[in-house]
Amino acid sequence: MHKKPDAPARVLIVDDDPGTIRLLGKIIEDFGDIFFATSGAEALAMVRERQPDLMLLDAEMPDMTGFEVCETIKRDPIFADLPILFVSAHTDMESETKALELGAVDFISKPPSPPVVRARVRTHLNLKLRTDQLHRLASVDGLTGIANRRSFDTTLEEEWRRTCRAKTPLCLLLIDVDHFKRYNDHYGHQAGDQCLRTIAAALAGCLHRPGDLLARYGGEEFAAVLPACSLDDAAKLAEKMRQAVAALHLPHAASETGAEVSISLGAATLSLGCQTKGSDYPTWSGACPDSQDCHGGIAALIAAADAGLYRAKAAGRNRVVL
Ligand code: GH3
Ligand code: MG
Ligand code: MG
Ligand code: MG
Ligand code: MG
Repeated sequence: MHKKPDAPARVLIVDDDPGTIRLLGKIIEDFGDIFFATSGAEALAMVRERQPDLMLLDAEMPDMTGFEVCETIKRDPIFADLPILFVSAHTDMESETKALELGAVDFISKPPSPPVVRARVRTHLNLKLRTDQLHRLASVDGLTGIANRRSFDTTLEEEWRRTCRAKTPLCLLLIDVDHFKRYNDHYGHQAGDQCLRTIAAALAGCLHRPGDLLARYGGEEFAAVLPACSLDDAAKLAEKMRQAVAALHLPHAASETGAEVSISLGAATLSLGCQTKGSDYPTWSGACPDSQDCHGGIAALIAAADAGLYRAKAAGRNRVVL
């Protein structure tokens, strides 16, 4: 989980002793947004709710030990990257080793020395900031600011597996800007880039469910991954996107389709029983691909959406085809 680049750092202090919490809170008060939990259960809830950048964790607490809290977080794929710094009354090598082996980044014995706590907290927050930056660079498209192709591939594969387990429908939209080569030729590449940014923002504005992903699929093509969505609803969303781009009224004097920028969209679904549906494309009905045919299944879903897109182009562009 990653927050906005310039937001203040968030630090969670966990200790069953209010005096220690007050002391640690005072030592690092100027590092950002500091919040507290006094039990393991409360700490885990807070990690989910507030997604801290760093956790200062006591080892001995009545409900759950810090070691158990650490182990639970490191097992959760969503929160495993959270850096955990133990601040513990234990001074023995075994406890320190145990904490580090469970995945903690650091271990400080009580009573904590304020300058040491500050220095280590600063180091771990800086590292977290850099890691978040790298994650962003690896997953966000530099031109448009939406998810890149790598995120699309990863998300589609995750959602495909989830769909096969849960048997809920998964939809895919492929979106292509009409006559964009002519746009570049007429207005220049820089204007073309700006046009792609504007279109990406308009498309993103159409998505509201947290699980939906809009990505730049390549060049002037975008894709939307829509988990637990019926083909009907996907078609409605596709039409909403088409209209949102039309409503931008971006001039395109060289287009054959009209005098303004437009998009064509293809939609397809993987529905119950792992079958893809999309017009014209033969229904894919392989065995439910828990893992074996995952890639074949994903390829079939993309091909089905692509077939719709191809027909939308052939039928005159600026339209949605299932
Ligand atoms: P169609 O309606 O059939 O999709 O025609 P088209 O011209 O949009 O399709 P084609 O695939 O022939 O051309 C796509 C164009 O998109 C060519 C390429 O220069 C342009 N393009 C791809 N990526 C970028 C980009 O990042 N910036 C700009 N400015 N143009 C891009
Ligand atoms: Mg304690
Ligand atoms: Mg294209
Ligand atoms: Mg093309
Ligand atoms: Mg195009």
